[in-house]
Amino acid sequence: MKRIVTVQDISCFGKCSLTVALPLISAMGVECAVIPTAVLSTHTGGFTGYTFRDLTDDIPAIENHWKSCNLKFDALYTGYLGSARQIDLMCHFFDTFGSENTLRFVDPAMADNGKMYAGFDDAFAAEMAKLCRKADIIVPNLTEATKMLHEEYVPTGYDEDYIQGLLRRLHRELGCPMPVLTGVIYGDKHGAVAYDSKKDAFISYFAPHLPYSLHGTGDTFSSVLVGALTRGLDMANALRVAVEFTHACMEVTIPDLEHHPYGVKFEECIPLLVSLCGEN
Ligand code: PXL
Repeated sequence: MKRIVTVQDISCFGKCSLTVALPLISAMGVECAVIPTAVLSTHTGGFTGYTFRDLTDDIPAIENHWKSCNLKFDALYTGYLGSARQIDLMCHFFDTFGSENTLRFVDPAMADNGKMYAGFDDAFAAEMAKLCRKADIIVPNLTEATKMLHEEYVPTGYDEDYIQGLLRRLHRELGCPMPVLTGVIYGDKHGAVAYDSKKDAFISYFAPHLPYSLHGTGDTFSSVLVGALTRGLDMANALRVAVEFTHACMEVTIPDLEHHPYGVKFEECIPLLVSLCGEN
């Protein structure tokens, strides 16, 4: 069995980060170890007054213990990190547990719709760019990509040339060999585009665009993408599984408007995820 370690917060209510990654990666038949970076009572989008307990000081101790146990991972997957120091610690963690057979996968979860999440600033985006430099694959949305490149966010009306240019700049400026842009919308299509810098080729997959912004879809997409890649799918097939699954989760959640801030109802789509994995 393949094994991923994912490092991100646990929001006790409102499905995102670890409460999405752990069940989805497990459902894909991949073992999932976790390092929680913080415990929050809820996620920070759509709620006020949430608690936040920082777990930064536990990270080096967990790393040292795991090193002494000689643990090995097929993929290292970071998501929402709570502070610049945690980014530094992840750079170290990548050095400790990375090897040529390890997939280093960074979701620079920190912003959406042109804005940083609560508690993050542009200095944090600059730090995140340093972790992206050490990754094999990064999966920013358009807001995160433009923040890390110090560019203006373009919400709509862009074309394929713009997206391909952005991907080339992510590769050139951040040094990541395979950047993947998420939340790309071309007309009535919504999906993701990857740039394979070694082959100078673009790989993409789209589903019909649903005009809603639901919480936790980025984490759903990333968790399934890293799970599929760790299972050995190539990028074209991994994008297909991740986009199809995220789209299905949105479709089942959209009719329940009150549920929108609580994350997507991925539980209802787990049979689909298992069958998408079984085909490959
Ligand atoms: O889905 C990204 C995410 C993860 N963790 C926390 C968040 C968010 C987005 O708002 O608030 C705590």
